[in-house]
Amino acid sequence: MKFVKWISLQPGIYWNARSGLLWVIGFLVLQGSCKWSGPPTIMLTAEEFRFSPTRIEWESDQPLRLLIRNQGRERHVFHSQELFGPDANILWHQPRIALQETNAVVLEPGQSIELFFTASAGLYPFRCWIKGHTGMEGTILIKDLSSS
Ligand SMILES: [Cu+2]
Repeated sequence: MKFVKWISLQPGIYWNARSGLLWVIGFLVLQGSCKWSGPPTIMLTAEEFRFSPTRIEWESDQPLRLLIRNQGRERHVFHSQELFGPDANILWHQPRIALQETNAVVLEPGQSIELFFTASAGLYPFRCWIKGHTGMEGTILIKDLSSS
């Protein structure tokens, strides 16, 4: 159940004002409705030799759960200097050991990882850096709707 998962992840949370507020909201919503299922989820799959979708659009400062799954037969890497950099706020990722490399997640066949984050407006390109996997890339476009 979601509730159990969130509780068990508590020690790994990067506490700040925003994530603290999200937790409070999360618990309030959870108390009000057992149907609460967390932030919207976008699925991203990796296979030979592409990511799908290659373009993801989302709103700035809105929590998003990105579920990345390797559905291929080879190892793939999800690398994004921008997404794992300071402009994006990765609140948690699971499994917690998944960030084996700087700004990257290595995904064995069948493996998946969840990233829960908010990001400021901008482009967050991602790619697989394994040799021969040229073209395995995509972009997350975070739009600032409040300024339009
Ligand atoms: Cu790859």
